[in-house]
Amino acid sequence: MPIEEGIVYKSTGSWYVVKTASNRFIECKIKGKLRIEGIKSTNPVAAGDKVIIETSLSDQTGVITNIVDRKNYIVRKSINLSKQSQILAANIDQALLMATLVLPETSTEFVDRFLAMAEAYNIPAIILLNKCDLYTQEFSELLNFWKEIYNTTNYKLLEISVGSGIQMEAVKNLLIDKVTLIAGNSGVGKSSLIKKLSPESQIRIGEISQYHHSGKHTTTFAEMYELPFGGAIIDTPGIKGFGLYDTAKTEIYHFFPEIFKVAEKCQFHNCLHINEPKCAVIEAVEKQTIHWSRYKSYLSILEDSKSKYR
Ligand SMILES: Nc1nc2c(ncn2[C@@H]2O[C@H](COP(=O)(O)OP(=O)(O)OP(=O)(O)O)[C@@H](O)[C@H]2O)c(=O)[nH]1
Ligand SMILES: [Mg+2]
Ligand SMILES: [Zn+2]
Repeated sequence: MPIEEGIVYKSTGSWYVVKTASNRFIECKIKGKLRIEGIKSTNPVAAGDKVIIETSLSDQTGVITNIVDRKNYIVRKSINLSKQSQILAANIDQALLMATLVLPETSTEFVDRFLAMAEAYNIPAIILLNKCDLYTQEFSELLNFWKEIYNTTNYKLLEISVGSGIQMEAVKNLLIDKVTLIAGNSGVGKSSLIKKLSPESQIRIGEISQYHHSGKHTTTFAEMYELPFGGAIIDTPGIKGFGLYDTAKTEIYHFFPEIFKVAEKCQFHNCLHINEPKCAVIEAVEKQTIHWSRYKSYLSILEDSKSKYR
């Protein structure tokens, strides 16, 4: 049985597509007892994982026998109510969060939750506001609100339109030679962007249901695509929500960089920035150097963790 190293391009939870060092795509199963220490997840292997496989010469399939240590990974909570999480992707250089103001409307809290999670995993994140071809006059107020919020942070907010080809060069420049994860609600245009950048890829694009104004989960598994100009992008299924699942409530503000920066001036070193006296964060929100909308998202994540730790 030949042994080879490869990268996982697709993981369905029961079978995997691995690209070997010799540039072959091989369908693999996983060895029965493969478990990763410290992570309770429904899928032990994810897109982006570097793995060792044993290939069978007879039927061109393989078995994953080992996972090389991950540089990082990003998870989402499983849909079922168990404590398990699902690893969306591993070994990524950066994350793009795609959002839209309409069809569907992404909430800024969803964006902030994703950004905080990316901070927790130390993964640089960029916001792509897609479908700007649809932002007529009636959306100008909402658009300005978004710009105002993220102007108070160091996150880049790029207004693009995959459909009309607006800012595609800028997106390309962000992606060159990197492994990028793309996430966002169903129907925002994640797969459409990949199809635009890599027209050869066999990727499925969804229809937007006019009734729900949302996508219908066209992409069901994370999958990695190579980019013709260098680098790769991992498409993920539309996601409803994120949280900071294993973060103590005293640490949640660490993942809002502009809050973290100001918090060192709080009177109490264990300040949670809710209603404590001489809280520098609350003062900054009042002075509008921290946007109230970001602060609200922070409080909302804090609220989750309270119910969890009680
Ligand atoms: N008007 C407009 N429509 C777009 C744009 N980009 C994508 N769409 C449309 O949005 C719909 C959903 O696109 P997808 O790429 O399938 O969305 P997705 O984010 O991959 O959705 P899931 O796979 O369900 O998570 C399709 O009908 C696209 O044609 C855009 O810039 N403007
Ligand atoms: Mg998709
Ligand atoms: Zn404080």
